[in-house]
Amino acid sequence: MKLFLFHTPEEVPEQGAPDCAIAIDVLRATTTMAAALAAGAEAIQVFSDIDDLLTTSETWPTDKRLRAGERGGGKVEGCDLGNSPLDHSPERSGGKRLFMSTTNGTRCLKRIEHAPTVITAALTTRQAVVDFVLSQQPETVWIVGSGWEGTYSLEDTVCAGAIIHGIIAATGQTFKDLAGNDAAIAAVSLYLQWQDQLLDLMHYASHGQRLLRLNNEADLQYCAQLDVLNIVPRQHELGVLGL
Ligand code: 3SL
Repeated sequence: MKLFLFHTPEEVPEQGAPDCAIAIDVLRATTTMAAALAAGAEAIQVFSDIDDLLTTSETWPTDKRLRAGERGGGKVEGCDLGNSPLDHSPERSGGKRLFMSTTNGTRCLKRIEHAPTVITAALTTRQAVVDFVLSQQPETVWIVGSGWEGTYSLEDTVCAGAIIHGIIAATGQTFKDLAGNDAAIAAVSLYLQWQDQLLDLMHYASHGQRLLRLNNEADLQYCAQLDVLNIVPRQHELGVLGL
């Protein structure tokens, strides 16, 4: 198995495809996806474009859908929800399809949607993702951070490092066996440095600071938790994720 890390969707090679692609947007899209599915959402359908989301979701029964739209950290007008994992509970999300568009996370998923296996990862689901990858034994894995509008994000990289570290710990293999590129090795160093201070790291991260300015401290606390959900959101049809 070879693990490659790309910090942003823009870094993903134009040519070729991995056996398994993993999208990460710790703050907050992939954390929210996991929270929604853990709360019993039927599925999550992702869109790059808000107008497409609004049009497609119109075809769905009103009581069976939730429309989640985020731009610049805030809720998009016309949507039911923004992009907070704390929005999801069995009462609100159970049995519903989440139609979702966010600034970077859903765009990241769109970039890798043609890989044979596409999953999402967050710190909250890290161990479940490690177990999934080990059970599937893909030859090549692309781990893709969502970043922020084309730039590197600390929180996505530390999550990638946590996943790679988990695979190394479980298999006893070395970087020589597993690392597909230098970024994969650097991410593990970042994780080892910050593993006991993940919430502090969220506070230093530029997007963490953006969310704090929007009064989302509770979201940072939620997103910084490691291994609290034993689920792996997985794409079952193009642009639609479930368990
Ligand atoms: O960029 C994204 O996809 C979002 O996760 C950003 S936010 O955390 O909702 O602001």
